[in-house]
Amino acid sequence: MILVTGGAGFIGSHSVDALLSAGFSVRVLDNLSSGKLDNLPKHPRLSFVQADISDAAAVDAAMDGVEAVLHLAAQVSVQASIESPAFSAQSNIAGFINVIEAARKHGVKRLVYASSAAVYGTPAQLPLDETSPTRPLSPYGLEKLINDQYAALYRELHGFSSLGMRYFNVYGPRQDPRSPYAGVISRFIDRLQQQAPLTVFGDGGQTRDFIFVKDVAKANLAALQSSLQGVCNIGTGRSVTLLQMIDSLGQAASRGLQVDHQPARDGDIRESATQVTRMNQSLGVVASVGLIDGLKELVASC
Ligand code: UD2
Repeated sequence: MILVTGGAGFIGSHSVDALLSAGFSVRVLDNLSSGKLDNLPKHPRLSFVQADISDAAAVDAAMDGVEAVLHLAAQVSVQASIESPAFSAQSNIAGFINVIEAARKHGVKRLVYASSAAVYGTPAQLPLDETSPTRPLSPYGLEKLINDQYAALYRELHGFSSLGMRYFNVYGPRQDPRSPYAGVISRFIDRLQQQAPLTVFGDGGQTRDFIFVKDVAKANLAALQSSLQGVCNIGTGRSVTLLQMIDSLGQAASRGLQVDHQPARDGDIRESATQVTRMNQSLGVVASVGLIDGLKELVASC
C-alpha cells in the first residue's frame, strides 16, 4: 500500500494514476482544499481519506499497513506564504513533521516528498544542480528547505530512507489556472480558451525548465522504488524562453497567439535551468515528453 498525501491534486492525481498502472494499491489523504475528487479515478485498488496533514492523529491512522509514502500535500501558494507565514508553516513544516514522524513510527520503508526549485532562489550560477547554494526568497521556499533538512536529520537519527523532489516548472492537464500557484502555462491555456491575449510580464526573454506532469509522475514512481537518498532536481534539463514556449503553444494549438506585454513581476527570476544528471543517472528517469507534445496533450484535454 502506498500512501499519497495531496493525491487529489495536480501532481498527486497523475502520480496516483502511475502507481495504479504499475499495480500498486493506493490510499490518498487529501483535505480537498485545492485538490478535487474528480481528479481521481474510481478504482478497486484506490481508497480515499479526507483529512489535513496538520491533524497528527489522522496522519498516524492513515499510515496503517503502508510500505511507502509519497508526500505532496502542502500549502502551495508562494504569495500566501508571504502573507500568512504561520499558517503556511503549519502545513509545510508541522504537517511535514507529522508525516515523517508517523511514517517512521509505523516502520514505513520509504518517503518521497515534494521539495521545490524554490529552495534555490535566484541562481548564482547556471545550470543548477543539487549542490548549488540554497537561498529561498519566500517562506514557502524556506519551508521546503527545512523539509530537506528534517529528512536529512531523520536519515542520521533513524536511518530513515527518503528523497526530496525539487520540481522545476511543472505543467499539464488538471492544473487549475485560478489556483494561487497556477503556472504560466495553465494561465495561458485559460486565456487561449477565452480568446484573450496572453499576458507576458517583461520582455518574455526569461527562461524556465518546463516539465510535463506525466514525466513528474514517472519520476515519483521511480523514486518510491529507488533507494536514492537526499534531494533530486526534477526537470527536462532544457530551458526555453517564455517567447519560445509561446511559439510552441501556438504550434500545439495550431493558431497564432496574441501577446500583451506588462511590466516584469517583482522578484521574478530571469533565468532558471537545471542539470538533471542525478535524475537521469541515479534515479534512471529521463523526461521524455517534448514541450510541443506536452502542450498538445494539454490543449486536447481542455
Ligand atoms: C515558480 C513557482 C513559484 C516559485 C518559483 C521558484 C509556479 C506557478 N510558480 O515560479 O511558486 O516556486 O518557481 O523558483 O510553479 N508569467 C507571465 N505571464 C503570466 C504568468 C507568468 O509572463 O500570466 C511569467 C512570470 O513572470 C515568470 C514566468 O512566466 O517569468 C514563469 O512564471 P510561473 O509563475 O509559472 O513560474 P516561476 O518559475 O516564476
